[in-house]
Amino acid sequence: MTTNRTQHLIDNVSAVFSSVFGYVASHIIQAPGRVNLIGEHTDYNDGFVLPCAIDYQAIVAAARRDDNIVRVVAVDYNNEISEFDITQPLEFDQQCMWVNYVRGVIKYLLERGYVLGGADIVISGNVPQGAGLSSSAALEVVIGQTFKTLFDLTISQQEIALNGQQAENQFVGCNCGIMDQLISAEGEQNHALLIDCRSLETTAVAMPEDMAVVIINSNKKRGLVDSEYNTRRAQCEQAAAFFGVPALRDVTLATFIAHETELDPMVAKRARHVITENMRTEQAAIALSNGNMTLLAELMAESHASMRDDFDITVPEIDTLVDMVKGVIGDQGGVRMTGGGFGGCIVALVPPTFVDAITAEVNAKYQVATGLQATIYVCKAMTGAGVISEQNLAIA
Ligand code: GAF
Repeated sequence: MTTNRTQHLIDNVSAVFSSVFGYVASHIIQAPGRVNLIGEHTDYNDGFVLPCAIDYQAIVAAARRDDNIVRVVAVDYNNEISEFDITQPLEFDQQCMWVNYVRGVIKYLLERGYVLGGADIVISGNVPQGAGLSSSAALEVVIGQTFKTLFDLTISQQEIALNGQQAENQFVGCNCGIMDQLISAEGEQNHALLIDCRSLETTAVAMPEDMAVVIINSNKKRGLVDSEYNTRRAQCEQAAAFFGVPALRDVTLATFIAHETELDPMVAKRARHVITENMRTEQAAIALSNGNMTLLAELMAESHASMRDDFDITVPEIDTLVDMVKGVIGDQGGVRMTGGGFGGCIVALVPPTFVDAITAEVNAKYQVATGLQATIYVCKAMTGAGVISEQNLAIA
């Protein structure tokens, strides 16, 4: 199903493609952003996450070329165009930051041995940037999916995700885990995915039909995200090393409690968050599949408190939003911060009848409390990356 806002993006990339390149694109391809329901900062600890892909996406119009030249247009950057030859060394472009996601993905596809050629590509998207909803993962995955499609690559969705993560880690320089790329590549309509970030095994969990996914962007500019993120990673690795295990996934709560006081107090707090968050995430997947919203809401509340008190990744604007929504929904749904932290978004799972009341409350009080204006997105869990249409541009 194509929403109006997706159709708008499709029309736009198609029109820009024809006007810039002078012919009609052969393919329209999409990859979604994501919202994580629970399981934060657990992915790089080999743990569990429970995200769903959302109907905010990166969209590409593309066609294969007969040479080795890639021409890419970024609609959201004033139709800026970047051109390069994929047989030449693909280096980081200091002048044009957005194209590094494209270059990085192509570089590692080539290094993995895939045979590619040139392409004409127009990109646009409506995943809000810098809001913790994985706009960059959507971009990496849509580019991987585009080259898979144009050159008939026998690459799995999982490898498209891993390749995107490699581009983010080694080319762009952000040391993220695998959650964002994997859910963008493998998401399922009307389902969340419980992902085991060690085995990369996924289990689809149906989203209850009587619950809306409400995302509220605090619009708090996320500061120091990369450095704080990398510090958290290092603290988790320090804790795992103390316990003599490959990752915090391998430490039980009982073992942690027995040795907690031997750890540096800050490192102990970080470890406690990860160990308890892993437990909550597995329980939440069961609660969601049983439709036990009361338990799910409790787990989301505990997750938020743990991110605030132990992992120190919430900010006052985010805590304010969570409290505001909680005040409206009481025990009728769950709410917590979502994503990497230090600003960004909260997610609420609520009966749809609460959406108007939440919107009214946030509109009336958030700006007064923080000086910022929030943006509200009501989302559906959608399918992962894929081709929307080909050749004749008939919408699938
Ligand atoms: C960011 C990262 F990219 C993910 O890998 C994950 O660690 C998340 O923060 C926190 O759960 O989105």
